[in-house]
Amino acid sequence: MQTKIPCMLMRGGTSKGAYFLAQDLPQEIELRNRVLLAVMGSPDSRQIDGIGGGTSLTSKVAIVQKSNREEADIDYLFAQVSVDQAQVSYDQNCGNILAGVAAFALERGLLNAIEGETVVRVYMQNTAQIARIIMQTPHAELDYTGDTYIDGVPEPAKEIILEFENIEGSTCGQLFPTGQPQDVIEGVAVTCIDNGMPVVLINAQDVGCVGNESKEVLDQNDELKATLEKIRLQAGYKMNLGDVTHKTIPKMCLISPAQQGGSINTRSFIPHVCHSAIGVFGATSVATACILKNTVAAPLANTSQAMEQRLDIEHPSGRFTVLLRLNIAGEILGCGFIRTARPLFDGLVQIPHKIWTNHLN
Ligand code: NQM
Repeated sequence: MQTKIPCMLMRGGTSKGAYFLAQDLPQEIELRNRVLLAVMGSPDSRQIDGIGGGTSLTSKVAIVQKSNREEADIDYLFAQVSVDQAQVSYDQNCGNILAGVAAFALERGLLNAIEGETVVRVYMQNTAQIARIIMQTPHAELDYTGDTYIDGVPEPAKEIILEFENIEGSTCGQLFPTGQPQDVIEGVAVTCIDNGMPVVLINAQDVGCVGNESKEVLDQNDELKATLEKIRLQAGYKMNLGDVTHKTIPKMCLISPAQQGGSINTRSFIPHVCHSAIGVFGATSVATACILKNTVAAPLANTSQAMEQRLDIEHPSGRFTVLLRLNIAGEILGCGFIRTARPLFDGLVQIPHKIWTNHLN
């Protein structure tokens, strides 16, 4: 026997995930985790017995519900389902999957679209912060067709604007969780920063790289990965994250001067595999490090003194644009991005009865 659970498979930015209403999943966390592992087909490197795509970017879950908070319309909880281990992590947020949650809430009737433009305020439960998602909704209808390309997605779609304020210290409590813009760990100069995502930045040259290596080359470089992991484990303690052996944060990011006219070039590890692009909040943390003094990124980055800056973060499949708003003292007031999202499949995902049964059975 199989348990059927309402689920929408969506592409959100450069990630893909299963979107659920909270009411359609078990409320008890351990049981919910077992259900999500079964949905994705984990643990298994191919996720052959589930709907996961065999990579961390395609093994993601959004759990959405109407919000009780005055400052939000919906609550969004992000779950990273490990591909090859029986682990579900709520430690990190995901800005790519976030790009789809407002559309999902409209699809499920939690909210109504407004003629022209619909603004949805999202409480991001993982980091207890608010995002604003702005979608064009002509005739008060959802329409995913558009002409906006984002690097890492071959087809254009309608743009979705994401805006945030005060996301510094999202998980670590402080923008520079070690108390300073630069530290030395394992003899390597690093910047530990959290503006939406805890990230450790390293000049690629300092770990024997150029910075423009392909994802495949970096994924095969075991020596580099061992060095990055040593640094990451120590950074975890310094960043108030404790033992990060089994955590997906902090992310590691090699930086080098821009190669395509952008602001800086990156190769990010999330945290053990090189990202084929870069995470949304990962890119925000990198962009922030570029404009702040005494970070390892500042001397490599092309930036200006403007109070509104557009930083193009280069990555293995193109670039990701971050808009930063600063105050006169050069502190970050807010940031924004453009993404696209699209439902791919809507229906009932099925898991073995022995894991959980619901009212549909
Ligand atoms: O940084 C990958 C992604 C992400 C997360 C990761 C993300 C973000 O590309 O906000 O979007 O860092 O694990 O989806």
